Amino acid sequence: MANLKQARRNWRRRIVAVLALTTATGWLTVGGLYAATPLVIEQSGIAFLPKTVTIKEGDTVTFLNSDVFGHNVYSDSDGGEFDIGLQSTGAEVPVTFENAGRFTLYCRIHPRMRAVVIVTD
Ligand SMILES: [Cu+2]
Repeated sequence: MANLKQARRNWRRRIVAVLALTTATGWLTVGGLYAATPLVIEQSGIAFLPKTVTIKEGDTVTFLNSDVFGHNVYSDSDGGEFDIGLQSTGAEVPVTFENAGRFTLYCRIHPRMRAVVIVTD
């Protein structure tokens, strides 16, 4: 009988350990996703910020115009073509990248603006 009690106690300890691990892993996963995937590209001072973003297929990048004038972000890279048109100050425009690849971003108004979105599968 003593052995059975001991076994039950050990079993309970094991369940508590598994629950604690699951919780810790869940937190790490959520924290890791937010840290590893900057999903906003700002247009500030006639430049993209950041200039390079790495995301996964199906992720959405939000373009935020923080300048006091308009921008027109677009890409003509194969598989990642988009054109958000004239984007006014403060506007946020989401763009979803469905295909893996390396996509160069430009602005029609400011030819020197460049950024790269790398989409992994
Ligand atoms: Cu611009």
